Amino acid sequence: MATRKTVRKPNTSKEELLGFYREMLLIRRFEEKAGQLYGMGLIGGFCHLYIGQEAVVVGLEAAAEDGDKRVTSYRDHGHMLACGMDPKGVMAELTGREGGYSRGKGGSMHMFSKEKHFYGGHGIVGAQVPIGAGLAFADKYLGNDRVTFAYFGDGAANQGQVYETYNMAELWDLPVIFVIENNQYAMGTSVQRSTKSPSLWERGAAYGIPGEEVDGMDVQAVKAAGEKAVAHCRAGKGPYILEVKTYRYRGHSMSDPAKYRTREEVQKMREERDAIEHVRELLLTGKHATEDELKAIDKDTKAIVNDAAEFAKESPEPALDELYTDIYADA
Ligand SMILES: Cc1ncc(C[n+]2csc(CCOP(=O)(O)OP(=O)(O)O)c2C)c(N)n1
Ligand SMILES: [Mg+2]
Repeated sequence: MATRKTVRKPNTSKEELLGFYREMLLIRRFEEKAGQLYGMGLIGGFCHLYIGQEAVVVGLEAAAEDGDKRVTSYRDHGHMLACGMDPKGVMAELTGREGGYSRGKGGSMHMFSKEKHFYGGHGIVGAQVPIGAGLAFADKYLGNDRVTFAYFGDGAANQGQVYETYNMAELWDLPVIFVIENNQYAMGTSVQRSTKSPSLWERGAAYGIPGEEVDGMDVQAVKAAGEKAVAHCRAGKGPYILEVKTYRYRGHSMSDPAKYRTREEVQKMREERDAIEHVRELLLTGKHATEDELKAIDKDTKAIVNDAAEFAKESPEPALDELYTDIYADA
């Protein structure tokens, strides 16, 4: 049943720390660029940035194996990059261009990759949770040992469909990890204002699902908790809940007046708990990298992101007849 809060600190190699640094930085620089392109009017519709939450998906992807699946909400660019989708295809989709993952027809919230087992990008709060259980059901039915990561927010955790899903997932021992990305807010509503039972992972106990709370600003702790959850699912023991405590630095979406929290609150998190800064310090104090080497990684990362933005700008808008494709599955 319920287990205790994660305190494990794994032994992380220099290579792994550098990998975490690169992957989290790629997400941050990509999101900064997406914010700029949005400001320039190159991205239409909604755009929800993931800045601040990078350690969650990077830590969990480090615990995943090839063939494992993931599904998430509209705050999805980080998940796509972390599972290996091409930054060019993601940026081109954001700008509604033919070179995008949905050929420019989906935008920020509607991207998929069969190859990387990324099943969206869902705009309806909580909708991806039963879909995640469905993906896990398929794997169980096929008799393989794949695991699905179903990510959702603290706000989504108050949705009824989450609990119907918990019930069935545990009943059928589905290999699904429910990842609650608790970034403390659902649009402008803090967790304190939306529930009197703020320990979201503990709600799984009502259905017999074990879980734990994880420090989502510590990528090593996230990976360790992810490995434990993955082992549980792969062993056929059913679902597992990880409530990952994190924080989003930017507004809910690009149009957010941010009146529900103080600048000081955001600043304090950035200064004291930033996940990328934490890994940077580990690399420097452990003498795994020099300031110059880390600067070079940042330069490479910015080049990847700039290339993606150039690709997106140069890719044409989809032709009119694209309106009639991808409507029905090919028989
Ligand atoms: C069913 C439904 N209700 C309301 C909305 C509007 N809405 C979009 S995002 C959001 C907040 C969700 O917050 P949370 O689950 O904490 O995720 P976060 O945005 O923090 O990642 C709401 C209410 C929606 N998209 N779908
Ligand atoms: Mg939230």
